[in-house]
Amino acid sequence: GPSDMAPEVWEKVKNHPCYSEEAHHYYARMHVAVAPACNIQCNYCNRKYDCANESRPGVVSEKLTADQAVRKVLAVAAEIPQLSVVGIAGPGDSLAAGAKNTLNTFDQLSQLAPDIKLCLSTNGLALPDYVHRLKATNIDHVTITINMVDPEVGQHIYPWIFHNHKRYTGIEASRILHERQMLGLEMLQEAGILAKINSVMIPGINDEHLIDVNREVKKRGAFLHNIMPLISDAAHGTHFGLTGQRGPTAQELKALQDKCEGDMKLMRHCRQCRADAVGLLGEDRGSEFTAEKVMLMD
Ligand code: CLF
Ligand code: SF4
Repeated sequence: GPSDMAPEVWEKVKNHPCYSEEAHHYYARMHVAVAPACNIQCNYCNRKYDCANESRPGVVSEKLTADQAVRKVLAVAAEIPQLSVVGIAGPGDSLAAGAKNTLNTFDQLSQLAPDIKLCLSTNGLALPDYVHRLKATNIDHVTITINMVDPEVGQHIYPWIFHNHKRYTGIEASRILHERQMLGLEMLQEAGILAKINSVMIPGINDEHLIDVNREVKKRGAFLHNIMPLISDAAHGTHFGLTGQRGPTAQELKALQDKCEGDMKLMRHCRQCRADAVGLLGEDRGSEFTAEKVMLMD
């Protein structure tokens, strides 16, 4: 592997299309949309669509049960030999509501398709409760979406969270979310699970602040930072869309990525996939593998 990477890290990333730039030309990922619930509200999200922490807004994925998801993965693996990773990234938060479908899907896949890597993406609120369970299921890759490390900033992004059976709002909501995200990241590091951080760049709200985010996640051992542009559109009925909050220009995004580029890798090949994407990054063969079609395959 490359000289700047420990061999055990290289083993984990060499065929992961998101964690390795080179791998994305050769290896495919698929998402299964088994996680419908969410435990927080982001101002760039409209719950009718996929989790905007790892996908483009305005997309509705086909929700699956765990059993349907497993069936679909086996069908896709038979058709697409480059399939190396199965991720759960929505349509809500993968660890909300007890993470039941997520864990059930991963448990079955680790038995039935042990060569496929398992990957998940979360807002991090529930993550500390599940790190040990994820480790026990051989999950090597977890993405946390971290948009702030200061609740003063967070209050403009998160109107509320739902935590320990209670709803929190304002600064308190963002303080709890922040603490849980940092704790979750530290626990991933201790468990030897590679952490990727997604951040949504929101001009005037957290753009300059993402430099602080980058420093804090780097300090806690995150492997890769993926700064994604806010895609804001009134037609999708998000809070930011309705208030006219704009997304960054391509130049603004690149300038921020350049400022953060240092000892830590910046991801620059993210395609903001759907929660049910299938194939190489940038290609989506999901429509070939709807639940209905998969049922007809054998
Ligand atoms: Fe999926 Fe995300 Fe795993 Fe990749 S996607 S859960 S880490 S397998 Fe990749 Fe897609 Fe960007 Fe995500 S290109 S949206 S970073
Ligand atoms: Fe929407 Fe994802 Fe935020 Fe939940 S975590 S509110 S699904 S963008």
